[in-house]
Amino acid sequence: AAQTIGVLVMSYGTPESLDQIEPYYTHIRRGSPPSPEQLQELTDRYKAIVGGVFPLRENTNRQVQALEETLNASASDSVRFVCYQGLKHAAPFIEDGVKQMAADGIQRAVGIVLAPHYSVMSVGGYIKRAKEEAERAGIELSCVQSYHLHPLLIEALAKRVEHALERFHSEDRNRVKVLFTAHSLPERILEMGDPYPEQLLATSRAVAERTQVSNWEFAWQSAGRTSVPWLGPDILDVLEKLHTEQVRAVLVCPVGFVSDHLEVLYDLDIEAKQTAKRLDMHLERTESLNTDPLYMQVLADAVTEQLAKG
Ligand code: FEC
Repeated sequence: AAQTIGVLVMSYGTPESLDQIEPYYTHIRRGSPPSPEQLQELTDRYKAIVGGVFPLRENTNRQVQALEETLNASASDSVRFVCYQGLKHAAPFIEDGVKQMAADGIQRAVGIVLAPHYSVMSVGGYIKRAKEEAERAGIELSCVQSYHLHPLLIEALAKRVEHALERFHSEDRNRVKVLFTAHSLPERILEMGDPYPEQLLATSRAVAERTQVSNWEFAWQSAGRTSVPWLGPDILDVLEKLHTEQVRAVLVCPVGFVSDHLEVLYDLDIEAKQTAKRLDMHLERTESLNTDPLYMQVLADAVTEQLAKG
């Protein structure tokens, strides 16, 4: 019989319904409930986004399903892959996914996060929780740390940049500023020598090279509303700065995200677009990877390589 390998596919998670926003937000805030104003503000953001209130849930479901199909399509007869979801801030939580694997008799598993770049504060946190639960459950689990320079990831992102550039008038196209973005994190990750900023720049550089785009910058987005300093410059400030430099056309490519969700559909498509409009700028955004077969192959390759490493 074929050996069954469990694949723990980890993602950020999103509320299941409007009344679940409060526990979700409380979980993100490590147990401290939001004020009524904060809760209202987040609820309003969810209600404003296009494509349903919580598109991340279905997008993650589709990605997990497509990854399982991709893995099994190229697997040898001696292995079969079964994917389990583990979410950071919502059910099924990372621990639930591991428990389900144990209940199904899985002994060996690979973990992967639906985010290409490693930070101790992002992917590192997912992996820590998965490993702790796997140890309790007696599952041998090894995890992919990052896949930010996989050639097919660069190809998929480059295609999107090329595609989106066509949305600008041909005479403007060579003056478009490409802004690669990712979720900001508290600045203290720099003192820890965290690879996150460098990995994001490496992805951005590789996509720029492949598309022969020389007019690009990197900006952070979606910084938390807390009192500690976050990595900058923030995209909204960069748009103001570009305005003073007479830039009139901007293409945002959120390389740190792989799905349509709040941080893309609100922070970019509503908030950044509003700023751009006020500044009389033409702003476009590249499409998210979602279930692009190239992205599914990136994940499948990373999982099989991790399995071979043991
Ligand atoms: O569509 C959805 O329902 C979920 C969208 C969503 C994604 C996402 C990805 C990342 N986050 C990262 C770090 C932080 C840190 C804090 C933080 C706070 C929030 C809040 C919401 C939220 N995040 Fe998130 N994040 C998403 C949603 N995130 C909502 C709370 C309200 C707000 O601040 O806007 C600050 C926590 C604190 O208060 O201490 C830090 C990172 C990623 C990208 C990597 C990954 O996907 O794991 C890093 C999607």
